[in-house]
Parts: sequence; C-alpha cells; structure tokens
Amino acid sequence: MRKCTCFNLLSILLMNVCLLAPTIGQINPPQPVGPIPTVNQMRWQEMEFYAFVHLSVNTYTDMAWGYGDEDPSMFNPQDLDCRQWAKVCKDAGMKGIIITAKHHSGFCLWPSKYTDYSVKNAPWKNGKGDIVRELADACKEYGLKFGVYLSPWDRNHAEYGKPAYITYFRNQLTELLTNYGDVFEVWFDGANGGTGYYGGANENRKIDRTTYYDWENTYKLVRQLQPEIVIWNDGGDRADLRWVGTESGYVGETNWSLLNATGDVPEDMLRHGLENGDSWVPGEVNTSIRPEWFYHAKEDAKVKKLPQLMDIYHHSIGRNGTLLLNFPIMPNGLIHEYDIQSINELAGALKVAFAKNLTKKAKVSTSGFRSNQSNFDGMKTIDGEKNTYWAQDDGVTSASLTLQLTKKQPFNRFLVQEFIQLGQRVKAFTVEAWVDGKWKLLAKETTIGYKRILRFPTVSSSKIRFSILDAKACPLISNIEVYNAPQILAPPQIRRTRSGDVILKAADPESEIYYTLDGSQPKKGGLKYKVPIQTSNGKVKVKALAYDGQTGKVSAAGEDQFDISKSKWEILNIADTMAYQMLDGDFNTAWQAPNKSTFEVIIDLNKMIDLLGFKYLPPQHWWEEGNIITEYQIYSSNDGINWGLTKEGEFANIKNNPVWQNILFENPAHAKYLKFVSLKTVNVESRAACAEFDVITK
Ligand code: FUL
Repeated sequence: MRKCTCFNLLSILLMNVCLLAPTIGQINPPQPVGPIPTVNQMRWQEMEFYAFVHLSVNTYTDMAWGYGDEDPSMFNPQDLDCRQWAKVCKDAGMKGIIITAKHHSGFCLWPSKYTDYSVKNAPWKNGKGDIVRELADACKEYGLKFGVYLSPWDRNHAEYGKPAYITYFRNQLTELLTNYGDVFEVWFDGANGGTGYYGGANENRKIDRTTYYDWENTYKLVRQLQPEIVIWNDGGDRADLRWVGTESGYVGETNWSLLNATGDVPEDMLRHGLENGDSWVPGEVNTSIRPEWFYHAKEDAKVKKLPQLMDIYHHSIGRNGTLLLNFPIMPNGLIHEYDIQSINELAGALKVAFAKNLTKKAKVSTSGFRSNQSNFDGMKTIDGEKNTYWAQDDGVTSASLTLQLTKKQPFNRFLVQEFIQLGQRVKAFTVEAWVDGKWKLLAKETTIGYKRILRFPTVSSSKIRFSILDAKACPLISNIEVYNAPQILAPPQIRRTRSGDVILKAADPESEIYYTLDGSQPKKGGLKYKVPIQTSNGKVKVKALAYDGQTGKVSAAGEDQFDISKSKWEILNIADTMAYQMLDGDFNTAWQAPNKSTFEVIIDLNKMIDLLGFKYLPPQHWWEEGNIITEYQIYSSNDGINWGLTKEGEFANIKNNPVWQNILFENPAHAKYLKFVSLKTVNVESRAACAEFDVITK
C-alpha cells in the first residue's frame, strides 16, 4: 500500500515534469492580443498562392456574365483536361484551385439533381460529364486543395428573389460540399440581383443581399458539411475572409487582418482592414491573369506579363494577403498557352529571386528579448522554424534587431513575418543598411502581419537593422529573410504624351533603357533613354529594351506605334482646362464632369480622319470607381453642327475591371469631330470621369 502510494506520488511528479517539459524555459509566454486566426484561417493563410478558374456558358458567348438564357447546347469543351489546369497550377507553386461551379448564369458545371441547367444537358460527354468531379480528382492527383465558387445570384432560376430559391441554393451547396471530398474554400460572389432570364420572366429582380440568403444559417450548413473550410463573402455577412475592394490585384500597404463583425465595411476598410477590429478577417487578393475573368480571344494579347504579375505578387502576398489568380478557360476546355507562359515566367522569377536567403548564416543582435529567455531571442527570426519567434516583454512595443551578414554583399528584398497566431501587432517599422559608416534608411513601413516583402534599390552592405517603432503589444517576429533578386528584364513600357513626347519606363527601376525610333532593333550602346523623347505629331514607331548593368543581360525589345498625336486636338465644349487630362497620355490623371448629368465631351480632331473606333480608359484609382462610365454614346460630325450617332452601348464589368475599353464601330466613320457622352456611371450619384480618350484609326 505504502509502496504503491510512493509509486503513485512518483508517477504524479513525473507526470507533472512531463507536462511541464514543453514550457520549461518558456516561462511567461506572450498572451494573445486582440482577435487571432482560427486554425482554418491559419491553414488557408499559409497556402499563400492559389488559382481561380472561370468557365461557364458565357465562355461561348464572349460575355463577362451570362444572362441565364444561354442554350446549354453551346457548352462543349471537347478537349477539357482538368489535369492540365492542375499541372499548370502545381508547376507555378500554387496550392489549390477554386472553380466557378456555378457563375451568375446559373449554369452548373456538375450534374446537379436540382436543375436541368447544367452539364447534364450539354453535348460535352453526351451529358454524362461532371467538371467539378474531374477537377476535384485532378487536384487530388496533383496534391492541390480544391475549392468552389457558387454564385448566390442565379440569373436562370425562376424562383430567384423568392424564399424557394434559398432552399435550392442550399441544396446545391450541400451537393458540392458533400460529394467532392475536402473543400478548402467556398466563394460567395458579391454581385447579387439585377436583370436576368429567371425562368423566362426576363426581369429585374432586386434582393437585399444582407438578409435574403440568411447567411448565418447558410454558414452553419457550410461549416457542418466541411469543418475545415474557409468562407469568402463580400456580399452580405462577415465571413472568414474579406475582399480587398478591387480586382486589380493589390491590397493596401497598411493591411490589418481585422474587421468588425458587424457594421458597414467601406472600400477603404476593405483595402486596409481595421486596426482595432473585433474579428479576424484577413484579405484575399483576387485578380485575373487577363483583363477579364472569362476567356475572350480578343484578350490573347493582354495576358499579364512577368513585371505586372511580380508586382501583383508583392502587392498581395508581400502585403499580408493571399493571392487568388484566375485562369480563364478557353471554349475547348484548356488554359491558353500564353497564360501558361506568363505564369511559368512568374514561377521561374520567384524561384530565382528567393533562391538564396542571406540571413541563413547571419549573426543576430537585438535591443533585447523577453525575460532574457533564449527561447525568445533574435536567433528565432532566422532559425527556419515558423513556430518560434523573437519576443519582447509585455508593455515593450519597440525593439530593434541587427543582422550581421557573412560579408558585404548586395541585396534588395526584405521579408518579415509576425507570429500572428497570437495576434497581429506591429504598427510601424523601418529597415536600414550600414553604408559608408552610417545607417541608410531603406524602408519605413506600417503593418507586417503574416508576411511582408519589401523591395528597394540594391544596396551593398554587411549589416541590416530592422526596427519596430510601434506595436499594439509586444511584437513577436517569427521570420526574417533577405535576398538579392536579379532585375526583371522585360520590354519597357512605352507611352506618348499629348504633346508628342515618348516616355519609356523599365519594369525594374534599376535597368537602363536603349531605344530606336526608326524601326530598327535597339541595342546596348545605341540611343540611351534619359529624358522624354520629343517626336513629331505624326506616326511614331518606338522600340526599346532594358539592360542590366550588373549581369550584362538585356530584355526582349518592346515596341509601340502611335498614329495620331493628340497635340492639335481641342475640347470644344468645356472651359475647364483640366478636361485635357483625358488626352494627356497619363493614365493616372482623370477628368470628372462638373455635375452628374453633363458628361458630354466634344473633341475637334483638327482634320478629317477615318475612324475605326474609340478607346475609353476609366479612372484608375479605386476611390474614383463610382465615376466610371458604364453606358455611353459616340456621335461623329464633319462640321461640329450636324451629328450622327456612330455607336452606343455598355462597358461590361468595367467597375471591377477598369481597363482600356476598345470599341470598334460597325462602320468606319469619316469625321473631324467626335462627341463622347456618358449615359450612366457605376454609381448613379457620381459625376462621370475619364482618364484617357483615344481613337482607333486605320
Ligand atoms: C465578380 C464577378 O462578377 C466576376 O464575373 C468574377 O466571377 C469575379 C471573381 O467576381 O464579382
């Protein structure tokens, strides 16, 4: 009995030691501050980079949105190969794929038993196919996670807008979340209600997107069916993830992963989060590799190239976001080779840029660390362990850490991560390099979050200082990496101002640029670009390349041709000289009509011209998006008195995708005057605006 008691005491003691073991040396660990991510949100955040694929009946009608009356007999992706999609994504380093199982058209890519408007009635595989199944299988095969986009808005369904549709919507959700294995993310698009086919009613149906879907119970259903899922919703109710307020591919530099559970979320808050929000709602940056989400052959030449994709990468993953990059699927069921080429270039460039982490063998010194416990010292930022971190004592909200590199060497990237499992804390920080006997400021920034990647001009140094200037509570830094990324050598951007000056811009600000104006190939040692090039008013053909002085490598040559300079164009009906911002060749400036009903611009082109069409660039700043023109008219005239209507129409999906709109006339116009009229803007209360107006000539 005694013996037994002794044994018991011993075992209790031993048990205690065992239980204490993980925390020995970790006395006084930091406590969470503010909202923290759930396990699901954390798992999702660590995925960082994943894909969207858009395919529906409107792939066959060249439309951004299907109306709901498209005949399923059009839907025939004969060469469909979800394994191709999965391979492209896997090779690019992506971690999952989200498919438009049902877009606004209502057409289902799986044979839902609740509707006939699906692959069941398409010629593809004689109505026996299931694209959702094929993708789920391909994802499994390639080790990718699988997600679904189910549009709440259904322009086909007769009951849309009525309670019966909610049952239908949930039935479909149940099919998707039950029959296809694990689903990592479900996407509930915010476009909700409007005109549609609606079972033949062909009418405008408005719903209150905050109440109609009863999101609370819809979310319950989702979580019950897929306990490990994250929910995206920019529409009604706060979900696990937030939209960042734009589809252009960036989130704010200041980016808190917090919002309030209730209340309005204005655009600015979507972009930056809310420093003292009461819920963890991190941002997901969604954008397409082409201007539009669905495939349009006319966009084959507009696939985003490496420099833009690299910017998007740094403006999303590099700013505490994830990146959801879309591939439009062609009518034949495949991803276009140009898209593959671009994404492969990005993957290759990322690999090279982040190949050699210069902090690996660095020595670390700090201003201090928590309780003088080595578990929290500066080495934890370079130990390659994501669950260890450099921490300060409670109440200490500033600190600095110096990295002594093995030798003086060039670098231009700084990557830093907070241990967000205990909350996002850092409010302000700097990065400096020791140059010529003093500290040189490389960057002064605000938030960090899960991951922040900074780019700055190459500097050569053996010492880097990272200083946290302010934080919500003691900062916890889990990782720091430093790289020397090579220049991105891409054809320089070419633009021409109204006065005829040609301005060239390299993808990498550190590159030199060489150019020609006579159609010949530019080469290193030829004309070097320093200041804007003055050209005549006529046609100009510019060719230019970028050159990396460090490696001696050059980019491919880019070229552009400008046929009519706008220098002699006059705006006749607006006294405000700011109106010329529409013609200045600067995409960042825009003119806005003085009041909401008067956007009518009359341009004297100075001579009779054969016009094939016109181009409109909407304002490029997200805060001006209400002013974007959605419906227009173009009139032409020989004398500025007698006008003929040349074209009228709508710029589809322009709000979310504010890119150049190239509109061709049915018949070319021969005219000296053009009148551009706005009939409608995104926000009816806003004054219409135009960043750039141009013509398309023979
Ligand atoms: C938007 C939709 O309207 C687009 O068509 C696309 O699906 C994009 C991802 O979301 O709101």
